[in-house]
Amino acid sequence: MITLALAGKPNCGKSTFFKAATMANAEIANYPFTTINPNFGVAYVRTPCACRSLNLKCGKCTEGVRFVPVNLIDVAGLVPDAHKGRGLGNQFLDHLRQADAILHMVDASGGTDAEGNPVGVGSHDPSGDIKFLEFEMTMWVYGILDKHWAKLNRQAQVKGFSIHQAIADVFTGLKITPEDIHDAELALKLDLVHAKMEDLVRFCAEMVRISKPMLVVGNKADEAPEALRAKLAEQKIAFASAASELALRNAVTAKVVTYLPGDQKFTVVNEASLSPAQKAGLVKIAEVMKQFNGTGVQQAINRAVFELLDRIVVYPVEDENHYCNKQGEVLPDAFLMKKGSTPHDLAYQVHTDIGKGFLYAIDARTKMRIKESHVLKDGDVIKIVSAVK
Ligand SMILES: Nc1nc2c(ncn2[C@@H]2O[C@H](COP(=O)(O)OP(=O)(O)O)[C@@H](O)[C@H]2O)c(=O)[nH]1
Ligand SMILES: [Mg+2]
Repeated sequence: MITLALAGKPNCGKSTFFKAATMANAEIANYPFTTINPNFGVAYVRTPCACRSLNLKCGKCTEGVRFVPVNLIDVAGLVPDAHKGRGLGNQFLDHLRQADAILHMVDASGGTDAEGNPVGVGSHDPSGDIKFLEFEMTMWVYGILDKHWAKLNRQAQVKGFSIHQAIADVFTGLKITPEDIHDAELALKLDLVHAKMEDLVRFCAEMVRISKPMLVVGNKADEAPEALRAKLAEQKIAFASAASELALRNAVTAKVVTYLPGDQKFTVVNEASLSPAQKAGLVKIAEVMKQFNGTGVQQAINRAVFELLDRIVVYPVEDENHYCNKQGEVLPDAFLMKKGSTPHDLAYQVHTDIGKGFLYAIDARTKMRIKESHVLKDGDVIKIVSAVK
């Protein structure tokens, strides 16, 4: 399963975002809600369910909206010099290591200083905070590389030694391949074996960029002064109001409104039951949603998965005529596959043995046999025929 991490300074709203995104919404409760520990939870990517285009009914979506689980980590608050172990430094880095992509939260309201202490709204310019996470991560990677560098350099004297493989081995946790490392070396026009410190730091920044794609989320957009927002918008960041999303999900649980995460608006179910304060709160949320086309929480998760991680949604089925599994459940699973994946890759995702025994696949929409090398598209419904049952 894909893992996203919420990172950023203290007090920018990570835990609020986490709580909202991982809250078992009554309407998406088809999925078991699993909290591994308070900082690890399951959030969902929103996608149109394939059942609609097939004119089917499936028990896995809500009115054609499907939520596909991803792991979400609320990373310990990060302060400058975390790479030197300041604050909860090592804990934060260990969490980040597990992530496929990072949602970097900044306080778009300008209400927290560089260290994450609350200050008055508008008194800190958050644009500077964006660079800081990349810097901390780069210096963390550099610290690890530096520890191994003398040894790697000695080994590099031996014939047939691959510095790319050796560096990839040092960073196995980061899922960086020797090819990634070779690409980074070329892109930066470096000669790794003879690189100086500054060059190695640049190289580490590139490795971070490759292995941990990052989406900056300007949270507290509801309180963001126009000038700060405009400046952040130039950097093409996503905006969000995690507090609005959390309030809405609570209102859904209380059956006060109907709303699906990622909707651009909500509907009040029971106006009469609302207190004046609740009414005013909902009016404010409605204004924020109008300005940002929703609360931005679901949108940020979707962008991380579909844009940063380049995923498509593919539905494996066992019965291509009824689009179901052996138990008769229609479109029982949705997989977030990397763009460019083939039916053979899908087979491996379903089960290693199914992958090993892969014979061919059938496109359930056309009932045509498709080749092992066929590139899957978003919304594909695929039956895999494998020698292993
Ligand atoms: N106005 C506003 N306040 C928020 C929002 N999200 C979080 N907060 C507030 O910011 C403070 C810090 O939030 P928290 O989630 O604990 O931040 P963390 O330290 O990054 O985990 C709390 O008082 C939240 O209520 C938001 O979207 N809008
Ligand atoms: Mg927190």
